[in-house]
Amino acid sequence: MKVALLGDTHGNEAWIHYALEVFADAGLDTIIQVGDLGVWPGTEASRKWNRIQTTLEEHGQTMYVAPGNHEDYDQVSRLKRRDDGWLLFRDRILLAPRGHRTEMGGRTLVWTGGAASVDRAYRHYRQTITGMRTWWPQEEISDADVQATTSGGHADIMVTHDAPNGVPSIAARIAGNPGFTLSDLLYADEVRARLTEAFKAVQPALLLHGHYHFSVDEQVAFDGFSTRVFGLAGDEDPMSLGVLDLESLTPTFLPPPTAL
Ligand SMILES: [Mn+2]
Repeated sequence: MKVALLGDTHGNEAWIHYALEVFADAGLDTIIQVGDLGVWPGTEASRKWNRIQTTLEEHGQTMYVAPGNHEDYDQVSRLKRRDDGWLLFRDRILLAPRGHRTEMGGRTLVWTGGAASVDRAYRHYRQTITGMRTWWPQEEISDADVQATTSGGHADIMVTHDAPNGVPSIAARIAGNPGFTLSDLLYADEVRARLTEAFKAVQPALLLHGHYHFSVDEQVAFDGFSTRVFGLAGDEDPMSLGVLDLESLTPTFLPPPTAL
């Protein structure tokens, strides 16, 4: 079984419709999305997601999401929880609560969304000017989320928004982060440490994540296990689209279209 992989979409409707089209052309009807989907307050956002739901319906596709940090978590907390544990955002857009366990193509998966916004202070400042909220404290991965994730033990695949510590390309990127407040950087460190704790307990063979907006594909050795870390870029970047062969557990980026 092959499934589609989709990086941060940030509610970018044109991009999402494009991605769904690409996946449909590739015969992919199951989509794993790694967060910053773009759950947003207001009727405009709601109508947008209704249109995306219609497109998913037309293609016979379903999108499974590990929510990110830029989501309206008040709205997420009000979603109906299906019997199988998925949170029903739209009929064909399902959000995973943290620590959610599923199976796909004979593989076990655990889903742990959430991440810290390193620009939290800026978002507070913007809110005082625009009156528009863009930050929700529930983005933070809590100790209870770690517990929910680790209680089920090992999984073949872990789907997250943030990535654990110890991935060289991501560590280099974080070290180069300019312009954020010390308190927000420390907050992000804390949240990432909690995710790392959960990750080390799960010891997945494959980790799928977003959040950093650049592509990552590294086989990383941790203490006693090794994981292929596969990070998807953000909307409008071709490295934001991928496909995962569940049988061989091999993720690949979908090649960008070549000029005629
Ligand atoms: Mn993002």
